[in-house]
Amino acid sequence: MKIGIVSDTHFGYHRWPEDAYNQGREAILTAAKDSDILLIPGDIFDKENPSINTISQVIKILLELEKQGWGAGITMYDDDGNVVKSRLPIAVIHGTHERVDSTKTGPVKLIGFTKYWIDVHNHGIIFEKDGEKVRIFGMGGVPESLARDILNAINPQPKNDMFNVFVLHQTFNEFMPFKSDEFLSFEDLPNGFDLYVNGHIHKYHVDLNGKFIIPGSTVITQLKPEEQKPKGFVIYDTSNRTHKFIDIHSRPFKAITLNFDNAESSEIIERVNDEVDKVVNSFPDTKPIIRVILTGTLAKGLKSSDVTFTIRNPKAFKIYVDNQFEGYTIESTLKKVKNMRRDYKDPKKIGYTILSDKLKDIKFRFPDPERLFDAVSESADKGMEYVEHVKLSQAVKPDEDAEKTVG
Ligand SMILES: [Mn+2]
Repeated sequence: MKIGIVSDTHFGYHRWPEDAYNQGREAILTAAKDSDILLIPGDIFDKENPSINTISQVIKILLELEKQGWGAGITMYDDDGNVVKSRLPIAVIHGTHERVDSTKTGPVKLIGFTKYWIDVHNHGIIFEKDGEKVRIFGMGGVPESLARDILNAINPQPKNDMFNVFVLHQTFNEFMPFKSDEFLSFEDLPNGFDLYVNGHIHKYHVDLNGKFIIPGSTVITQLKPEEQKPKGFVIYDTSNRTHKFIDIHSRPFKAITLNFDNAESSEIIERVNDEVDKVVNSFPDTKPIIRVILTGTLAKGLKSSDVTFTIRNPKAFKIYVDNQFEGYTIESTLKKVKNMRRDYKDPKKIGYTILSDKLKDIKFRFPDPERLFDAVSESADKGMEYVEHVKLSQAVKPDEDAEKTVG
């Protein structure tokens, strides 16, 4: 049997709802054409209470499939062998975006009431075609800190004499830059399934020798550099246990990093505009989304908030300029601290490293930077006291000293 897997369509996505619709629709309809059943591992909708318009978009796509007679040869059963009525052979789970507490109805459950798809959260559904059985068992998206407990409570088990799929919507330690007990790891996956499918992560990824598949999203949302590859969906073939990734016509996204050295505002604006022109010209048929990441240093006295942009090129769909210049902004300092926390556990070491970096910029040499740090840590007054003491002992003003070094 062939399983079309389309994930994270995010219908109703607020930044570009038309892209979410066009790309999600193309993925679902094209995937259905080449497969017997469909599997959607969550974040079908962008939120738990989408507008009627957004819900209608999805229902219309499902109506289109029903009109084509797609999926007519498939019979569906529950684990007790009872026939389950569904207009279409589609298994879904809710993602983190559509999650509501169990007393409420989210959009995934709502469409389940119409029998256009089957929510497989916490139970298995068997899809049968010409005697071949594929069983899909799911766990909808839950907060990461609860994932392991809920997974253990659900305790998914494969069944004999059929192809077993387990579908979920979580983060995995294997994809994170640093490990956390909160996240699931591959070793937490229930044993004995033939295929594991995960939503949530927006980049296509295959692991465990083709047994663990993440199709990625069909729409750009996070603007991460790794989202630049075309979006698409997966067709899994149970007969030879292989799959293909099929591209859809997704809006191009380019992330460019530009590095500057003591740059003046005009230089930055010129270069950003040149790069935007280049990207736009490389896509004559469609307007791209562009993210420009600015790094490096600004000319002395210039703050990153002083650099403001007018982008000349009208043919870009959306442009985001991400100002990551080194500077004294709170945002950049917080970012730095966050990155450093990965490498050092000791807050004092982090603070000292930041201070030493800053001291390099001012060209005034402290004989004992660690002492300065200790003084500043105690209080601002103690810090100033130490600065005055060093100034006196060196008998020159810091600025004069800087002039000398430069001259
Ligand atoms: Mn998502």
